[in-house]
Amino acid sequence: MSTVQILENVQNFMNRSHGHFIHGKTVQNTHESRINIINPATEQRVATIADADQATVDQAVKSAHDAFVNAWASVSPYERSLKLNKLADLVEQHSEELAQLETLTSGKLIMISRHLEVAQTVIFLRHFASCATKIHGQTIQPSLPSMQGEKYTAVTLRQPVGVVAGIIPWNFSLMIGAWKIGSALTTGCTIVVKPSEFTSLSLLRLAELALKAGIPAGVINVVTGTGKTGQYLIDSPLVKKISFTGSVPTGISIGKQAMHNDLKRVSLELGGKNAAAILPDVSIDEILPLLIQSTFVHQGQVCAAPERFFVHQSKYDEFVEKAAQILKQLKIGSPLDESVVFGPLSNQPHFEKVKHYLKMAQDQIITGGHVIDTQGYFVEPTLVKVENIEDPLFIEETFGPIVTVIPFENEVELISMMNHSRFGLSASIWSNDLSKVFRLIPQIEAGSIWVNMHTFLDPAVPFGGVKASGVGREFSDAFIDDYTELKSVMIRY
Ligand code: TXE
Repeated sequence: MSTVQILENVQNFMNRSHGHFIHGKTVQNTHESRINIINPATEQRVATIADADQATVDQAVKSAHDAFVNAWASVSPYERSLKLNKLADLVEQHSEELAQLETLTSGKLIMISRHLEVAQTVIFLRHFASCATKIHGQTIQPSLPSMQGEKYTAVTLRQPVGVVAGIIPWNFSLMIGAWKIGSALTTGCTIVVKPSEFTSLSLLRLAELALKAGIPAGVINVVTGTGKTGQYLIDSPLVKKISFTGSVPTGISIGKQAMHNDLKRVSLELGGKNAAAILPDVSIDEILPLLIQSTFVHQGQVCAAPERFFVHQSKYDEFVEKAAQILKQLKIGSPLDESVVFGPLSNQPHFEKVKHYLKMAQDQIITGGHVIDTQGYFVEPTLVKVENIEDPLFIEETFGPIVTVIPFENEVELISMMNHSRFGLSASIWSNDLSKVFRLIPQIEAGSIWVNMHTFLDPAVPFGGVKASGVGREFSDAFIDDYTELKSVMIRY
């Protein structure tokens, strides 16, 4: 066992009396109530944060608006790119500190905090930096009739929408925060970020680093608080766009609220009940290690991770037996122990939700199914047999380490079961039969499809859901539409 020593600056940061980060400064509004930040591995309080009220949100939005008009608008695309790259450098330099903050507040394994959360934050920030100089409109030849020899031409401009509200969940606060921050800043927008009330510390620290990177005060603001704080942001007339990642019910409620606010722009990246289809040609021994890793990363608390395994009936018994063997051997323990591969769930309400599903699954459990009798929000990685596709365990997103498995006979049945879901975020096909794979891909209702892999996000590849899994796409250059207004100009000459 090698347990990570908490850095002194991490300890000092946690001990601070945290406020909000507004216009380049920590703002404390002493009348606001405090929210406890709990380490999910120990159930101990590690810090407190402020619960922003309406006045604080207004202050943060005004700061972002002033910075949009007065500071960020005059920064050239090339300079925006440099500053985002500088922020990426600083995140890299402070990677251990940020990784520890994430682990202490979200329960993420330290190795995942380091090599996924923080490392990907750097990669995504650099991707967004590279987009700043590539945002452009078009030149169009209109078809208007020319009566007296006049000519016409048209151009389109892309202009930043203005102040963006980024509302962030607790599973990958820093990385998802960087998606929203990077998208906003590269397109010339400014942002107010509201991290999850469970995991606000890493983004408060990132905002400080942004100032050091030369990003002007007010361009990035962070307000902490609960859903109420998010609602104040959505209602603010100066906020022109909301970018939300989180649960489906909250996403739907945010979408409605945004529409009631003069059709405010909104992009929603929500949940999933993602399918992994294991076709008859694969070797179970070959695919299982990667499939299990992709499924149970961060204890299954990943929106794109699979929760439904479909296994061809010829491989079903072998799959179930070997998957159970691997799951039984996963070392469960403290996320600060570098040898552990399975940590706690991230927070108490989510622990309660997962316990509810474990109870529901008791008669169908193949392996796992228990809450671990110790301090912290620990449960076993669990594989559940499902016989009926109307089973709530097959239908509802658990967002935890509970995966259902069901056999299929042929591809028609497979597609019909895979698409039997209100969600459509991601799916994977495990096969080397390319002809079959390419015939299945168009039939699957999901925004992302992986072949012989699952849960891999890349900044160059668009990401987002269909059906109740969301609206809009992040990354690549697909996000640019959502953060800019397309203005058309027609010229007669
Ligand atoms: O998410 P919420 P919660 C799923 C997972 C989990 C469930 C609930 O199943 O058990 O969601 O988690 C803010 N207006 N996911 O409650 O409510 C909130 O403060 C504006 C999937 O944490 O979606 C937080 O900052 N904002 C998900 C953020 O929204 C509101 C990742 C997410 O909160 C708000 C995490 C409101 N009315 C959990 N209500 C994924 N898709 O990756 C809440 N918030």
